[in-house]
Amino acid sequence: MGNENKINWYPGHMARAKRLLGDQLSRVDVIIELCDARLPFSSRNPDLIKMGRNKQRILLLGKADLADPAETAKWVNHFKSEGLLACAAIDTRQKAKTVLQLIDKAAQQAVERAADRGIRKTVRAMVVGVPNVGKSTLTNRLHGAPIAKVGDMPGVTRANQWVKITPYLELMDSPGLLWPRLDDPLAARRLAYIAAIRDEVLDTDALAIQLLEDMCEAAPAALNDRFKIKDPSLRGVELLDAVCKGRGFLMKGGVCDYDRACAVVLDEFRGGKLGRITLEKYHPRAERSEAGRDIPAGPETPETADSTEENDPEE
Ligand SMILES: Nc1nc2c(ncn2[C@@H]2O[C@H](COP(=O)(O)OP(=O)(O)OP(=O)(O)O)[C@@H](O)[C@H]2O)c(=O)[nH]1
Ligand SMILES: [Mg+2]
Repeated sequence: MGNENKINWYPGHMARAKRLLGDQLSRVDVIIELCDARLPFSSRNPDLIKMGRNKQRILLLGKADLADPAETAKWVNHFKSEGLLACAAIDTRQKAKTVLQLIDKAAQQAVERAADRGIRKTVRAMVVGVPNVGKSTLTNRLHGAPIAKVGDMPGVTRANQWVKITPYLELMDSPGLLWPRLDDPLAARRLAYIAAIRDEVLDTDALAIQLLEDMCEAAPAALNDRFKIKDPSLRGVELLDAVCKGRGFLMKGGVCDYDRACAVVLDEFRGGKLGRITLEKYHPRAERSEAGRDIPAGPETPETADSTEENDPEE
């Protein structure tokens, strides 16, 4: 990930998907933006925020079961205080009812206006977000049966899909969208950790090492538990060596199996096996303005303001 600027994380189909999403906007009453609770700032696509500006909007922090609940609560409060009509943290696979209530709330005015004219309105909502956050899972959950294809990699949904949820509610699942100028390398790296960017365009070995290094700072105890890394001051390939030895990822002659170690490190982080970790901790300076990505993400904690991110040699 050292050469992030050369990575093609915005494949051709996304430009088209964005256009096709825009074509559906006029039909839609409510936009449900789904981001990842582990990355509440950087997993929000500024293009999608802009697109939804004149609509009733719901923001859901999905995969909340994988994030630190205290941090998630702070982010939800923050987004609510920013004036978002509705915001909630969910495990996308679970709470359909909460989401249905939020949609009702968001569509209430439009429904009442139609009722005044004697019409029972069919509410149309679209689910949008970066890849792999759980849009199709949510769609299936609301529908009550698997109708949208789901997978643990980005780019599974390739086309908009309208689904009937109730006789008076229709929902559109959409392909995950990134934005063309993903020029914050830290955000790009974290989006890669949560598998919002395709592994195929990344150097996954380097990514796994960076993830281990970040976890040495953020969750040293979990690293020791999971990978037997007793010394969180280790860096680079020494960290991978420690994982291989700690977990027995050794080939003939005791040679470290780096490929296996890297794959396991990424998989286990993504699956929450290192615990519930929020990559972007809430800090008042980490606010995103609704106008776009014009306020930079703040430091992880106020105390480390000048150390963690700026001193990263990869950046
Ligand atoms: N732990 C956890 N996993 C989830 C949650 N929601 C979805 N998943 C998993 O995340 C993966 C991606 O889910 P999808 O519903 O395909 O995501 P998507 O946003 O539709 O992805 P694209 O279509 O590729 O943009 C799947 O393996 C789901 O089982 C959640 O709330 N918690
Ligand atoms: Mg999908």
